[in-house]
Amino acid sequence: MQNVLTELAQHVAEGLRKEPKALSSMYFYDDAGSRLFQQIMALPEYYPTRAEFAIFREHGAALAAALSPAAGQAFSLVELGAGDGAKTKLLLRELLAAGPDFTYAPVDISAGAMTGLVEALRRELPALRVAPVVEDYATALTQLRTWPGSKAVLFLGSNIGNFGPNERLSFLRQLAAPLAPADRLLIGFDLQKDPRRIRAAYDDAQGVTAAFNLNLLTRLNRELGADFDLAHWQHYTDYSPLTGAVRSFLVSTRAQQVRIEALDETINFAAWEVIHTENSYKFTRPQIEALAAEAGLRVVKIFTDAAGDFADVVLAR
Ligand code: AVI
Repeated sequence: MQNVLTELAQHVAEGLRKEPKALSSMYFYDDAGSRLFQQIMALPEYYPTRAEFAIFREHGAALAAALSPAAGQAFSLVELGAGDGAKTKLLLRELLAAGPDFTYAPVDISAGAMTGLVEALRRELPALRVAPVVEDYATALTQLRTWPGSKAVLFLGSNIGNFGPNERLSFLRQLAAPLAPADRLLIGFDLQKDPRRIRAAYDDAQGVTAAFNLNLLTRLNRELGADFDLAHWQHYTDYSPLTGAVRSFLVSTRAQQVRIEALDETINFAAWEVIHTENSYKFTRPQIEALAAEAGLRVVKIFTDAAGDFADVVLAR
């Protein structure tokens, strides 16, 4: 706990000294944030989750085949950021039915989420072998280097979109490094589409996404002894079809000072100054191909939903 606090405090100290001020969306996911994200995934405006579900429902058997190594070879299905595993269960069912010898290794930083997932899997898919890994991505990726046997690594839900261009490339290179030629990666990419639909997905009518963004300030109040007054902060989001990025901001609606006890610091915010809190990149197919090539990967197959909103891309070295 001490480490986590120190890391958060350090991040906030650096982020609020930047020009413009910025905090990482990585810190959205405390318990309240994770619950709000579950609600976001069910919102009418938030299409990515439904689109990826549709891909898993429509192409489950073909996905399972594309991820399995040659017949008879045992493999691990590693999932980074498993969450509640809802989508993956569709794939796991296909794999169990097709009969390859595999172990499911969900990776999640939250021990609570992992316990829930493992219990649900034991109940719903008793024949499944599960080897849970409670680690952050970086540690899990290091472990992957020494992972025995063949593997298929899943990174779903457009999580790749939350990295900036440089981080995205280095993350993919890290994912590619431990892969043998028969190993596979499956990455979920949200595709560029009507800009209004994209923007609406990040500024829903019920205000759940606003609450999700603002919850970051509640977290800083609780964990760092800050005194952000939420009445004077707003959620704002924009989408640029040129960069493909949805950017989310917390906007200070008046000039104000915020005390952060853990840093022994008072931060000044001008009226309408922003804290940039998230990027959610949307991709074109040529961008996905180019990114894969830069990371030393080749595109084996691209699965999309019927509307062409989302792509699950199978990659190999
Ligand atoms: C987790 N991640 C892929 C979500 C996204 O779409 O970028 C997080 C999110 N932020 C606002 N709404 C959803």
